[in-house]
Amino acid sequence: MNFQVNYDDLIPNNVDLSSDQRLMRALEQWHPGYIDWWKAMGPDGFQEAEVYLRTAVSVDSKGWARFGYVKMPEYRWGVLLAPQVEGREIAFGEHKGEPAWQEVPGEYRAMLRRLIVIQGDTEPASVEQQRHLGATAPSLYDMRNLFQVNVEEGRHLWAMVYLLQKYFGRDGREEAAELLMRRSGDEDKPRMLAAFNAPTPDWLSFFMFTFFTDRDGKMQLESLAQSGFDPLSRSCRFMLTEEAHHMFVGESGVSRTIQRTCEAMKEAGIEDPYDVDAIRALGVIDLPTLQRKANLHLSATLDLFGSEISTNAANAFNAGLKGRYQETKIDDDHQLRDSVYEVLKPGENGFETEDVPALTALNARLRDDYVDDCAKGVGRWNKVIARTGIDFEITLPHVAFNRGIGLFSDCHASPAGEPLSHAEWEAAKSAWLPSSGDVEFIHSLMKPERRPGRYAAWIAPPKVGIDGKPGDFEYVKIA
Ligand code: BYC
Ligand code: FE
Ligand code: FE
Repeated sequence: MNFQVNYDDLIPNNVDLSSDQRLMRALEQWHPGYIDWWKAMGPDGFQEAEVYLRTAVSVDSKGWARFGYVKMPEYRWGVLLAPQVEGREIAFGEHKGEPAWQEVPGEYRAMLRRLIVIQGDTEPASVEQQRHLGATAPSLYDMRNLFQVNVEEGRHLWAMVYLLQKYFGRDGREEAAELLMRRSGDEDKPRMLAAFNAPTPDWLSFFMFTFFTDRDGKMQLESLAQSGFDPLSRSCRFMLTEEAHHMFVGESGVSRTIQRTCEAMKEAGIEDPYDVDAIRALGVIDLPTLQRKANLHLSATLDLFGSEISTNAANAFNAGLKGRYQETKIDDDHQLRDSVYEVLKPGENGFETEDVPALTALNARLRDDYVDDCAKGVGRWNKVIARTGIDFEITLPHVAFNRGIGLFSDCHASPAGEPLSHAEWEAAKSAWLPSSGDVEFIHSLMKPERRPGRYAAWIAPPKVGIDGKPGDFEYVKIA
């Protein structure tokens, strides 16, 4: 029998897939490799489980997703672009005011391809990093959210692969193949950006990752959504609708962890958040450990913004390929010919601000916008603590703290932003970053809870279910 996949049916799409034979052939060649990758590198041990997932089926803002039980390898990864805006113009850079490009501008082909490949590389990387977490899920609700994030990161890979295959010919097909060959943490063929090669060993790490690192995803996608290359802009705009859920998973996951800790402290009559042994004996994660995890994840994610001062970023902006966060809402010339941006740098007397040409400071600016966005979420965590009456605040560490890339990579700083000598840093850093003892303790709590409606003892239940489902809903039917 000649088994022919009908891609137009298999792949929910609004890009008229079936009318482009060359693209169809490229996708047909790539798709089996993707499924092999998913089975080998996707959620370990749950490929046969029936998971209550949302599938993006259209780009209608009211009804873009459909919920239902799916086995993950049968998930319908769609190719969906936000609707084309009639008469859209390039909003920034040298080509400001020209019509947005529907084809790749030849002079910027390499730069554009690099941006798409880097974006694409992070998506499967995160799936690989999270592949062992299903085994220790604190509830079926959380397990379902993990898998939802995973299949959507898979779809984000498809979104970038679609662009590569449709618009970049043979090099695009080669890049698409390589996206399935690199592996997170692999010595020989690692993923492209550092934070995507670190393990995500436990659920607190997963929640911190989706809060901090998926939020880099949001900021980068927002910047690429401004792109003058219209298909990239439209892809990223639709990806952002899914991204909101990823950050919800992170923010609410940490928030529920905090809530459970504070409740357990109250029940046991413990007021002092630094009474760590007594708090850990309750089977919950002490707040100072949560702070150290936040310190680690924020600093690792800040490195993803690249060097604060970057000619790559300036070139991508000038070319009209990558804009600023909320570019069209900013009140300036959108070309940045004469403007400056204040950048914090290591100087003679500690950290000092300096006015830098705004064009070269775009990574610094996006990082600053990102930190502001993180601070809002952290503020909501602190409200949860404050409501219980416990005296503790989670703070974001200073941007110079624990950095590996950019202006601060050669110096040391405390979370409060005091410059430190190498010796001072070495002596103090274990108080600020998770210790092996912290990691082991968190690991010891990672016992799976698979009864519908029940939650592991270290995390509070969510306020509401997914898709309005009741508390004891069986989000995952494990085969
Ligand atoms: N690790 O001028 P520079 C997401 C390299 S997350 C390793 O400083 P540039 C997601 C850089 O490649 C969003 N290498 O920086 C989240 C360059 O190398 P070459 C992902 C690094 O280029 C969770 C050199 O250093 N999307 O979606 O201005 C789950 C000098 O570069 C790193 C994007 O990032 C690093 N951290 O900015 C799932 C958007 N940083 O070319 C998904 C696309 C820099 O000289 N990418 N280098 O050999 C970009 O816009 C930019 O490439 C970057 C770097 C912001 C990443
Ligand atoms: Fe993504
Ligand atoms: Fe994401």
